Amino acid sequence: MKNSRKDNGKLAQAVPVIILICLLLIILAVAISFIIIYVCMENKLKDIEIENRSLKIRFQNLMTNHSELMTYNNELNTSHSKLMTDFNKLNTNQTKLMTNYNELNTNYNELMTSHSKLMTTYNKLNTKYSKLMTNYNELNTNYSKFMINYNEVSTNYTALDDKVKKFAKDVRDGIISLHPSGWNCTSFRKSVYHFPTDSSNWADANITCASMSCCSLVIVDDSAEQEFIKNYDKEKRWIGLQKDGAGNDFQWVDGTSLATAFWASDEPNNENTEFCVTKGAEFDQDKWNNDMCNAFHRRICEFKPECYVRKKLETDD
Ligand SMILES: [Ca+2]
Ligand SMILES: [Ca+2]
Repeated sequence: MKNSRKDNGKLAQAVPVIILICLLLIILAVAISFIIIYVCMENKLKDIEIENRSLKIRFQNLMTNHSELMTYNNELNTSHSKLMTDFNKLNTNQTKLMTNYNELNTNYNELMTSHSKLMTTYNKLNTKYSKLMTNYNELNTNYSKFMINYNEVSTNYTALDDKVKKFAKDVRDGIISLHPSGWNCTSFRKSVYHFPTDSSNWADANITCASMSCCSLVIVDDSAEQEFIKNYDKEKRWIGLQKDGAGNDFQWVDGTSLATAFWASDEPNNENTEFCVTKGAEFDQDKWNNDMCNAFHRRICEFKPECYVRKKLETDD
């Protein structure tokens, strides 16, 4: 019993110590826990601080990006406005173009209609052209044949013409005689002239000269022929010029009008009585005078050998 009491006293003395030790242990555990928590918290704070700095940097970067994006957005807005302006212009132009297109389309359709009509006309004309070409080719063939014949005839005609001219020259030169015997002949240019010595009125003189083909009272064509007949002699001789009593102008016997005249001074006179003409006037033997047709004068006949030969050839044919 005494030992048990001793043990209980010892135990009673040991309990506070144990409690104290326990408290110390608890305090120690709490302190360690606090230290651990503090260390953890400190690390966490460091991480948070690092993360905070990183976030600040990212925030600054984002702000920079935001500014750039705002700038870019403004630029895009400006571009958008310009594009809208351009779009509106394009839209206006498109409307005009559509109007023009519609007009052009209408014109095109009208042109196509015209084209169809023209093609129809063209085809008809082409058909006619083909027929015409056929006719033309036939005509061309005929023309070629004609030209061959023409050339042959032309060659023959030239040869014959040369013969006629040679013959006429022989007549003029007196080598060949075609006119009645007793004609007092001389030639000038392409004519042969007869200056007889007998006299008659103008009508008989005209008939006598014209009794031979291609012969008549002289027709004075120009001043050279006038020079020739006035130089032959100074006789008054009937020439182939007269007028009727109806007031018409003087005419040559072949029906041609008087173009060049060689009247003496004051001639023609007595217009109501003197209708026939002589070379050789009363006061000017080298010029013309109108006289009464029933007066008696010698005459000049003009004979054209070429005309005679050609007529003879035509008659023989
Ligand atoms: Ca003549
Ligand atoms: Ca007269």
